[in-house]
Amino acid sequence: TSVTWTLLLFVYFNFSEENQSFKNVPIKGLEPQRPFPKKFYPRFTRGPIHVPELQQKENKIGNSLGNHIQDPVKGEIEFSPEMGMIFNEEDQEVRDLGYQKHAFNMLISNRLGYHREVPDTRDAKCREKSYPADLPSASVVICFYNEALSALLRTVHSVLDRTPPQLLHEIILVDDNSELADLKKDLGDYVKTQLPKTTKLVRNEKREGLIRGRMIGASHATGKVLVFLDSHCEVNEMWLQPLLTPIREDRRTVVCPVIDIISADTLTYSSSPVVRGGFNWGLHFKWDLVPLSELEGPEGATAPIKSPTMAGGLFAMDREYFNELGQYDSGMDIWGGENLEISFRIWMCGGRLLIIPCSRVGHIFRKRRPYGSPGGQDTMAHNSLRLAHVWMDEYKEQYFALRPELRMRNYGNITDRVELRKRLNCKSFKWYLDNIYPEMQISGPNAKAPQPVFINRAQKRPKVIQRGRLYHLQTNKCLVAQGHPSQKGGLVVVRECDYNDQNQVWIYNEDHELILNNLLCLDVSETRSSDPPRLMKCHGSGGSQQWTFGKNNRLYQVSVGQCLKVVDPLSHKGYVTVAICDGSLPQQWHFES
Ligand code: LR7
Ligand code: MN
Repeated sequence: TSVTWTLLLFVYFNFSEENQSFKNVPIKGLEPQRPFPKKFYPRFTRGPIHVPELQQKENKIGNSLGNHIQDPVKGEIEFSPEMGMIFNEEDQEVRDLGYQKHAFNMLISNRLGYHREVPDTRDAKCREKSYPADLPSASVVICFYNEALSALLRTVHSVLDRTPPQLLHEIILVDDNSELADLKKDLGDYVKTQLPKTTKLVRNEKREGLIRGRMIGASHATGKVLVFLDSHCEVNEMWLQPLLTPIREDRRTVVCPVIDIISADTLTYSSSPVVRGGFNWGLHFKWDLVPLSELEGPEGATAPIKSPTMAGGLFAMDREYFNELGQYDSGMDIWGGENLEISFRIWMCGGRLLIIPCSRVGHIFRKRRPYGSPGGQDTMAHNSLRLAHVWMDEYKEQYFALRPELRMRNYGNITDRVELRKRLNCKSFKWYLDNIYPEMQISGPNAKAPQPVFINRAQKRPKVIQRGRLYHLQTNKCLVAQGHPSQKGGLVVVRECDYNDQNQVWIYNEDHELILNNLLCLDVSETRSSDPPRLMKCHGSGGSQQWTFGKNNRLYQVSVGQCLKVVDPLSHKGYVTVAICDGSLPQQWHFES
């Protein structure tokens, strides 16, 4: 659906740079043991581990959810869009704090706990594939900064739960000097007492950023293959074998899974289309459709796809090859640019980069990055400058044409990286463009514009479930726009029903959107859940525009976890708002066809 496309877009922020050398302190674990047999899914951590506040909160929340979560011993969770329902101020606090600190719904993340099933999003043909028995074993490196504990531990447990033990050499967690108390204390305890001893925790003494952070993680690794993951992922069924297989065949192959989407608002796991990585001259990563020529082959939809670039966070690579190829540019700070740098380097220096459709890993896509950099500078620009100067030859002019202010900007010392490029005997950037990314448009005297053939993916429109009026039982009024229904940002109110007025007709569709007069969607502010709902352009990514009809005639807003309510049923103003669902009369609605 259109969800996918909206969510796959990055929001790029201004970041800062920090350039110091780095040190890190490995934490030796006590004698850890696997707490529960595989497939035994506790909802929340139990046992001796001391996870005071947060865990207590989680348990309380869990209990208050009643029938939404099943037997805590079996621990299976019946996932529903109403998972984020707010019952009290504490819930509200967890939700709001979560959005502030992590830019996703931490209330739902906590309620899900550390294990959950995810839908198998692979093409059916993937299930028939078999993989060699003698695959190399992997070191999974997860670097994190101020991650929500439940999201991080779900990442870890998804790996433990869905990776054959003989293929999982170890998991290396790199704490990039997080400031959050639970990560400092509770995580350490948890790793020591609840995880197998092959899960290690390394702590950076100061913030390094994800690039040096991953290098530190890799330097501790001893498995044959490195697998990098972001700290808010969930790996899917049979995710690792399809990644290891092409590396076993050719150690200079670097592979990425298809990155499925975990909604930041609902934590719903959904399938991504198979696309490949590209970039624009602003040096931002982007997704491209796969040229038809790449898809023709006997293996069809399950065949690996050559990708000009990777998104950055999720990939597997032979460990020795990672070192030979120059790891990362340690002069890059915090966030950004390293994904294109390593992509160019792989292709230009004799390797290749593939996306493996049969390997799927979910990632929480956020609408904003919830952290900055220590100095407050734009690390994306700093890092991009470094990669442009080292790898892009005369084509760096394309970048400067868009960012003239960066032409004179200091980007530090790149001698080592230039030498690396020479030593590895890498090809030119022109070669890369001509052979690996011919679709890239180049402006200027040597402009050329090849026309690739893409598969035609018609955008699916969500199916209409019902069309009619939104009738408020207590006041006998209908929900309408306060002004004109085409006015973006307009409020909604209850008014006398007029059964001939198109402006009172709502559509409710399979994406749970409420669309007035086929124009705008009923929407709420995610960060300020006390704001009244408004009519906004439909964005198709659920969350703030997702509504469900539930018991007691309630109309539930998925991302704020509350119900639509008429503020003062006696007032002629008819204002509506969202509030904790309590089943009371002001919260009762009928959708009438
Ligand atoms: O200072 C930091 N220290 C860290 O350890 C900043 C971040 N991090 C950690 C962070 O906790 C997370 O686990 O690094 C990881 C990546 O950071 P995110 O999740 O904020 O990044 P992102 O998902 O927004 O950005 C994408 O691009 C980045 C460019 O530097 C990285 O390559 C990310 O790994 C990458 N994520 C993905 O590729 C997932 C799919 C996204 C898409 C498309
Ligand atoms: Mn991420």
